Amino acid sequence: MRNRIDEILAQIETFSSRAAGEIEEFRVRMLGKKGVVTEMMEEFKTVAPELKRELGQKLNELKARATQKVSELKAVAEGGGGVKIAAEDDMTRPGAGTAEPAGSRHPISLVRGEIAAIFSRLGYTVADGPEIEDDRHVFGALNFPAEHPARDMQDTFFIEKDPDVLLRTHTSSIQVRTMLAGRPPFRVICPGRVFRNEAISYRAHCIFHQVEGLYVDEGVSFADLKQTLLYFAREMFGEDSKIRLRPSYFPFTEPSAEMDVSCNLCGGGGCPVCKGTGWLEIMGCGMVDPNVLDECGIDSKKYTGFAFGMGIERIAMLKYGVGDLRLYFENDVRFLRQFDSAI
Ligand code: 2NM
Repeated sequence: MRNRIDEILAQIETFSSRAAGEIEEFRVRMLGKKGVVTEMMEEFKTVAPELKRELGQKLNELKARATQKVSELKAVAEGGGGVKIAAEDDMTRPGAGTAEPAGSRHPISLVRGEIAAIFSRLGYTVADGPEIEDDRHVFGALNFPAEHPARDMQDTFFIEKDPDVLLRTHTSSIQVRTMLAGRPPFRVICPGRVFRNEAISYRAHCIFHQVEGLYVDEGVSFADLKQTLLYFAREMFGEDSKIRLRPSYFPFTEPSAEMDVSCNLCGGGGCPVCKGTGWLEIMGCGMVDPNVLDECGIDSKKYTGFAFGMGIERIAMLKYGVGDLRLYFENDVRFLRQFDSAI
C-alpha cells in the first residue's frame, strides 16, 4: 500500500492541464466516490494495526495533496490561462483583477486643456518657458518702471538679487521669449505656474496658474481683441454669454481693460457668486504697448498686437462652483474624484 500511495503522489505531481474538463476528470479520478483516494481509504480498513499510524498519515497527505492540486489547476484555468485566444480578443486589455483603479484629471488641467483647445481653433499654438526667470524677461522688457512695486521682494520671490534670479510672477515672460526668438505673426497662448509673495487664503495663493495669450501681426486692432475674447467666453461659458470691457491699467498694454463675462449661474440677474452684479471678472487684456514690442525686437511702427491673461483657478472656480482656492493645492482625493473625465 505504501508503494501504491507513492505511485499516486507521483501521478498527481506530473498531471497538468488548463482545460476545465480535464481538471474535473482528474478530480473525479482522484477524489470522486470511486476515485483512487477513496479506494485507498477503503483498503486502509484492512491494514494491520501496527501499520495504521504510518499509513494513515500518508493517506491523509495524499488526499490533501490531491485536493490542493485540483484547486491550483482550477485557479490557473480560471485566470484566463486555459482560454484559447480568439482573433477578436483584445490582447492589450488589462488582466483580470489586475487593473489599477483609474484616476481623474486635476480640475486645473481640465480647464487649461479646454482653454488651449478653444484658442487652438483660432490658430493659436501653445508656448512654454522657464519658471525660474530674470528681471529682464519678467519686468524689464514688459515696460515695468525701475521702481515698480512688483519688482520688490514683497511681491516677487527672489532667488538671488545680484545677478537677479527670480520666480516668474506671470507667464508674459514666455511671450517675451517667443517674440525675442522669432518674427511676426505671433499667435500663442502661454499656460504655466506663476509665483507671487502673497498670504494664502480662500481666494489667494502664492502659486497659481495662468494662461496668457498674444497676437501680433500687421493691422491687429482692438476690435480683433474684442471678437476673440467674445468667442472665448461663448465657448467656455455657453453661447448666450455676453462680455463687457472696463478700462484698466497694466504696464505692458495700452489701452488696457478688464473683461467681465455675464454670470452663467444667474444669467445676469444677480446672485451671490457675482455679488448681485450679474457680471464675473475673468481676465485682463489690452493692446501690447509699443515699448514692449520694441524691447522684444519687433518694429512697433509696422506691427501691432493684443494680449490677455487669466488665472486658471478663477475660471475653474466659476466653472465648477469651487468656493475655496486652497482645495486645488491640497490634492485631497475626495475633491479630485469629483472631476471624473474621459479626456
Ligand atoms: C494680462 C493682461 C493684459 C500680457 C501682455 C503680454 C505681453 F507680453 F505681450 F506684453 N503678455 N500678457 C497681458 C496683458 C497679461 O494678464 C492679466
